[in-house]
Amino acid sequence: MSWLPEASAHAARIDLLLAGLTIISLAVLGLVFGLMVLNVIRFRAGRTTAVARAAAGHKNWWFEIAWTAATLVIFFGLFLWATQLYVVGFRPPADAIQIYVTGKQWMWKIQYPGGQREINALHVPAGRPVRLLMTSEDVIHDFSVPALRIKHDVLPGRYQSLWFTATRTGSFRLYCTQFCGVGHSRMTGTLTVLEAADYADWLNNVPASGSLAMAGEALFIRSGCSGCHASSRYAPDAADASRAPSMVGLYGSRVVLADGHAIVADAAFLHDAILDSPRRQGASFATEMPSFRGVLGEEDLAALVAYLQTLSPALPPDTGN
Ligand code: HEC
Ligand SMILES: [Cu+2]
Repeated sequence: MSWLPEASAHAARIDLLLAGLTIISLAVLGLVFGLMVLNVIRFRAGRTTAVARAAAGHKNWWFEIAWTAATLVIFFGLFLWATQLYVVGFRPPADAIQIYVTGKQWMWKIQYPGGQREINALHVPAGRPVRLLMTSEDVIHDFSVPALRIKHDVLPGRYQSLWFTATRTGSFRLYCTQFCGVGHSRMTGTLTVLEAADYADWLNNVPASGSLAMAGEALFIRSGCSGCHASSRYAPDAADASRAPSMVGLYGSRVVLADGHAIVADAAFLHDAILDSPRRQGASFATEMPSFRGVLGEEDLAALVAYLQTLSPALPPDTGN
């Protein structure tokens, strides 16, 4: 099934699922229409099939139960098959490279962990899992790479994630697949899959003034975060814990919110908490966190999140949503 290139193992699995759905649907269609046509011919007007008509009156309950159960089993099997693909599609492996994608009318802005940036172009190495942390600066967009069979809505003000492992080098189109205004049709770009060594070369040749986490660290100080929050280097003083929660080890830890909900502080949590910090259960801090909504842009937030993640170095990038 390759009217579209398959550039990842996931693409092959999605195509197999589609083939399975098509074959089973065609089989059901064939069976239903076949029986219909057969009976139309057998019992057509003017035919003297009195014997057949009499025999048709018997109902066999075992037969009824068996075909109903078989249909249920087959379609439930399809459901489990598709669910498993879906679940795997949203659980990135621990060693995935984390790349930030920000949609904006009408372009895709890409930020790499090393601090490199691009617009409407995404470079990844073949054979390595890549995780995209995606958000929008304005309206709802949808990030889609048909060759990878991945696509996900990108919402303003929150993180969505996708992951993939490209298996084929080459250039593939990426699109916005959510109508997002007059420039929507121009909101396309190119995914370039390179061999690992070529990827390393490429990264070295794109100018970057320090890593994304380093930019985040600078912002952490510049935006005044370090005035309240302890982060290993800038506020080692333990007394600071009374001003605001420490950022050291926050990423990946369990946070109990005021409404009793316990959640794991993943990248999406950090992102949202910077915009509007949620109140923790039993929290009593000497300061009140101001909202950074409208103050920090998505690219700044990506840098801050990347920095906060480095404060839990033992942890793999988060488990996604
Ligand atoms: C005026 C002090 C102050 C400033 C400035 C401040 N924060 Fe906060 N922040 C807080 C307080 C207090 C909380 C805890 C809120 C609660 O639980 O009620 C908090 C909560 C958080 C949380 C949620 C995590 C948790 O443990 O509950 C994150 C993440 C965070 N801040 C990041 C930042 C970042 C990044 C900046 C800078 C852009 C920043 N903060 C600036 C005081 C501050
Ligand atoms: Cu769009």
